[in-house]
Amino acid sequence: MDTQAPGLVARPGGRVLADALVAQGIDHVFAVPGESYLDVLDGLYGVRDRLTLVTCRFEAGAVNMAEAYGKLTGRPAAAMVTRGPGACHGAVGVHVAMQDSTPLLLFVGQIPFEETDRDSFQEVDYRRMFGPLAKWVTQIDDARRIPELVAHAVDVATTGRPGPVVIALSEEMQKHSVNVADIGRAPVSLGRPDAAALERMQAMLAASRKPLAILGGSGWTDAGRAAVRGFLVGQGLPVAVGFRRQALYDGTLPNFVGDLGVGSDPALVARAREADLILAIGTRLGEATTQGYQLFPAQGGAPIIHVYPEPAEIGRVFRPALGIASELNAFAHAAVALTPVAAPWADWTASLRALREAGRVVPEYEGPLNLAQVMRELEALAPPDAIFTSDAGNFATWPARFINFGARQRMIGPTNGAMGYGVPAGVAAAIAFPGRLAITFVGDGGMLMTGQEIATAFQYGAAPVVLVFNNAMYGTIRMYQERSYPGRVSGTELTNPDFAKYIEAFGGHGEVVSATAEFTPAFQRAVASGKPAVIELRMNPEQITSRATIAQLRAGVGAKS
Ligand SMILES: Cc1ncc(C[n+]2csc(CCOP(=O)(O)OP(=O)(O)O)c2C)c(N)n1
Ligand SMILES: [Mg+2]
Repeated sequence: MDTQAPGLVARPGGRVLADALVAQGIDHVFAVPGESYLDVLDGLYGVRDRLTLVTCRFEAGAVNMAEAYGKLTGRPAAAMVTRGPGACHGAVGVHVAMQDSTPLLLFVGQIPFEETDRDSFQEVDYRRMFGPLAKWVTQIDDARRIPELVAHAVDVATTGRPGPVVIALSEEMQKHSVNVADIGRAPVSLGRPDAAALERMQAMLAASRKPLAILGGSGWTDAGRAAVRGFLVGQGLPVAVGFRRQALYDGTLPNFVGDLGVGSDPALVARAREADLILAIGTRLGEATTQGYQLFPAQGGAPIIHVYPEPAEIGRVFRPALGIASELNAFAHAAVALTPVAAPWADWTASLRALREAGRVVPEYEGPLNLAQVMRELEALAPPDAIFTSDAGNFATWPARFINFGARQRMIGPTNGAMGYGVPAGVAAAIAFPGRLAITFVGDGGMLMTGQEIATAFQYGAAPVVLVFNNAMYGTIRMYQERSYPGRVSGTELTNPDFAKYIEAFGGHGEVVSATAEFTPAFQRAVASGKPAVIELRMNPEQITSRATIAQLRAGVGAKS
């Protein structure tokens, strides 16, 4: 294909790439620099009035920030890393984006093309390295093809089941001066639900007595979330959210019934098994949400209606009675316009909600710090448009169980269980939405994986508040250990720094909370400081989850939480 466009001003590849990003509407690049993409960095300098370059401390942080940006906005951000070591460090963010179905572009500086296959300095074949991790991998060796390949990368990343695209950039290609036109976004209409399928959905709902909606997935817009809420409220359907998709649905509504995932309320799981119709909207019905694929029987269970943007994902594990391939927001807008069917399940919905609320009653716990009470106080203190981000670990089950997130709040976490996600995500949220408070949940383990990205927050004037749940251990693994090998503690203990002093060394605000009554004033001081803040929650390590102590696990009690 001839992409030569005579009459245009010749530009070096690095600048063509920067302009291609702008033409595609990409406004944030999260990067750790490398000599492998100096010309792209220079190109970004030329568009610095239109595109924010966020310099990060670690590639895992940079790619996770770009992932979180994509999750929060539905639009891809770009991450940029250097070849070899940079790509290896950044790979975790590609895995997050793939499993979480998040649009993401990862650019990797590549070795000079003529050195290929000499095991040259930092040489890696990215098509092979990222093949199983990413939705698509390409390499640009001809600067004239930059606009075409970047445009296609954005299309691949954002359509169907969204995901990450990796683009390697040959070093000398970035210097070549070419005459080529920019390519903008194409106005493509997205897949809408088929009217006959919606009619069938209505008929199945009308025949149901105990339906359950499970909401999940990515790519929801604010308008789409509002529309799906309107549909689900209008139908009075009980609504559970998928693993780590808490704030997709307004938890304050009387038909929100909790989350399905790791550490779910066993009572909700039991009711999900009792349901006579499952309406899965946007969720892949993945391993965590379906309790290790055991939530529904492989055959002969309740009929499933599966709404998903990518036809190939529908019925991948659970064969649905009805599959609706549709872009999710388009489905939501079509569904809310339907006349609600008579819903004889009001009592069923109310009973599920009652379980949710019963689970949120603050239990008595040993020790001075009651984390359930802390979560309820945080629920009351957090601004109505707060953005919560989470790392992976047992601590994440405290907010999931005790906080009902509001309609305008967001809550994002790694559904692939990647530790090291929470702090970068909080930093990205605070950078991308300067007017909103970002609140991060992270364990003591995860905090020292990527906690240093708090430095990036300082650099860009962002001020997330990080809650560190300190139990001096890799608690999740200890929990599994105590279940399978009671009393044989192996490889899961941690010796920690003073987390308040840690943030103070960056110039931020530190608090240590050891007793319940200390939390609210500490949180208020942290927010009032206007600086990045860390609140260390000194937990009773014996309380391994909100539902079980270590002694109970050893005794074989509470093993299912
Ligand atoms: C990158 C990564 N490494 C290791 C694991 C395995 N893993 C899952 S949870 C966990 C412990 C998390 O510890 P912490 O952050 O302190 O949270 P806690 O479980 O104690 O609340 C580990 C090691 C993982 N999920 N991700
Ligand atoms: Mg821990």
